[in-house]
Amino acid sequence: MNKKLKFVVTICIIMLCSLYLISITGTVTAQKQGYSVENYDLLNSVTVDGAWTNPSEWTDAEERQLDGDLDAIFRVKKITELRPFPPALLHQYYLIEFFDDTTSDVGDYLRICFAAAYGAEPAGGSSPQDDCYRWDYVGHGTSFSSYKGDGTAWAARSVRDVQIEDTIGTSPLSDTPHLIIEASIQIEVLLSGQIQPSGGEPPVWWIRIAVYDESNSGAGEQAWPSGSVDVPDDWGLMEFTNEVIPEFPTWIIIPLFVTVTLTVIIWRKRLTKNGTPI
Ligand SMILES: [Ca+2]
Ligand SMILES: [Ca+2]
Ligand SMILES: [Ca+2]
Repeated sequence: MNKKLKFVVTICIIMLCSLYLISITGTVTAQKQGYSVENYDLLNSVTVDGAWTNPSEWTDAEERQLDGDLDAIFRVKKITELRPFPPALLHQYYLIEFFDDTTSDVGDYLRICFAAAYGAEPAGGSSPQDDCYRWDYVGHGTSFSSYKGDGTAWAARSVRDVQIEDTIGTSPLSDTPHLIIEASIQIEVLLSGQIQPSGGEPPVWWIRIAVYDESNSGAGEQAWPSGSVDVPDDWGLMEFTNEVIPEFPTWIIIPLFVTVTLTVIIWRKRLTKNGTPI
């Protein structure tokens, strides 16, 4: 390999490493570093019944693995109503699949936390602020609680602005029966008390998704991100994206381009070496 080629290869490797780092760390504005998920507009509608209602119901949403030793993921997407700008936010939908929970226990739970602000970051800090919401779905629906932060702690509230259903069954993600949960949050109801700027700035959302399997109590809570439910600064960034999910991740384009360029350079070099200059 001559010096010029070595230089090109080195630059390409540096570019690939940088892209990899960007892809695993996500955006630097995430409240908890390294945790961000895109919330795309849905292509396929959702029926909240705790199961894949059809094979494409959840193919159009971004997925994240929950922290913890057990295998659990969530997907998220949203629907907005097309009306004069700004568009109204109607529903956020969540799919949670807990592959290692195969038992219906009274102590099983799903806990969703959500903070929202417009044109600014949520207040954040080390205790639940008044832009923080929390829903506890316990024992497969036998108990449900809803809370709002008051600046120092969680205060119970009676507003039913979330629908949650679950089943133990199979899905396109696993043939082994496991816990599948679907949830829908009525954002418009939830944020009706908040002042939305007339300029239509997109909201900034932080979330925390957690599940617990009583039959696997030793493994503790599985959460995205891990950290305290009471500390919004420990939650992850959910990016508001006013488009549907791309068919493949956009960050793949540059590595693909670099790989093709490199292949061409090496191929050219070999041909030149073999006495067939091109
Ligand atoms: Ca469904
Ligand atoms: Ca895990
Ligand atoms: Ca269980």
